[in-house]
Amino acid sequence: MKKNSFILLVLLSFVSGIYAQKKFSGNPILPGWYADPEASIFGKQYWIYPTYSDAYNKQVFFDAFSSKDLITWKKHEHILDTSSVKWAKRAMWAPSVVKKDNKYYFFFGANDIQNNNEYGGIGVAVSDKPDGPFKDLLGKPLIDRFYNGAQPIDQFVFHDADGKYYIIYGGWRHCNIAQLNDSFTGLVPDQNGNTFKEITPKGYVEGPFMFIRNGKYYFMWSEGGWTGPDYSVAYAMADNPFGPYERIGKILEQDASVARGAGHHSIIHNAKKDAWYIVYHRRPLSETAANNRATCIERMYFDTNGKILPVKISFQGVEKQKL
Ligand code: FUB
Repeated sequence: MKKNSFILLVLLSFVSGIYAQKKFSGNPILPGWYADPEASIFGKQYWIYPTYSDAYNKQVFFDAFSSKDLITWKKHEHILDTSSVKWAKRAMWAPSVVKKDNKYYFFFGANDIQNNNEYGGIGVAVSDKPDGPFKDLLGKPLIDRFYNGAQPIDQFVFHDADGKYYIIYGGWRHCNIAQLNDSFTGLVPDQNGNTFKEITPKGYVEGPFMFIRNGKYYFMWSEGGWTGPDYSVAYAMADNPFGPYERIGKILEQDASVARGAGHHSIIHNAKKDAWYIVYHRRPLSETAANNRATCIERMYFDTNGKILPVKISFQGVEKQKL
């Protein structure tokens, strides 16, 4: 055996040894093409609710995945599909799931509307369990048209520290925030009678996400084109959910030695260990098809000033971490 082949063999056994012990999750963490992952924590389990990223016309249902340790993921099939949402016929995208009063609310985009003459937008479904089955709550979209230029897709539901819930959403380079009513059946206008406030920062394209850490609001989004290699995630910080948001910088992007098109993410926080994770999708180097996107996970760290440190995308993933 040549010296180089021997070294390669030793290296491969070492790497496969690591994964055999399941010390690390490895990346991607979900089998198959899944994109726009929203990761959540419900009770003692991590959950991921992604877009089923097969061919455009096959994106008509959602699967979910649960894990107790970030290493082993259990698939829950078809937790919602077009058969239980009469108005949805295609492009079911980018779930956002929240638990409220012992019910689970599943917000989703459907139909990929291109103008206000088309029917579709952002819907909401409800279930007693995180793995469904979810049922359409309204029988129609919650947001069914363009406001402030924002395509009604890529919703994220944010639970503020004062108990209010906001929907933050938008494609086509515009992002809106609107307050949800108590039953999630409608939106609450502000004191001036305006329902949708635009909070679009510089560079924003789609895929908004928000969280609070040490009293600061972190607003994150995807920029670049989702079909291309330069898809990425950037962020801003503010003292309240409405901003103004000034772009601080990019924290997730492609790595020519790992994968391209890393973006549309979500964040989870294991509060007991104070461990932060970014869950995102990327396109393997072997793939060029737009929808061949795989869900991955990395640790996310902050500097002493609370700024997010750039994330290095990996094949290793994250270490086992129970809740
Ligand atoms: O998965 C469909 C679309 O691709 C999402 O809505 C966008 O954010 C992009 O990831």
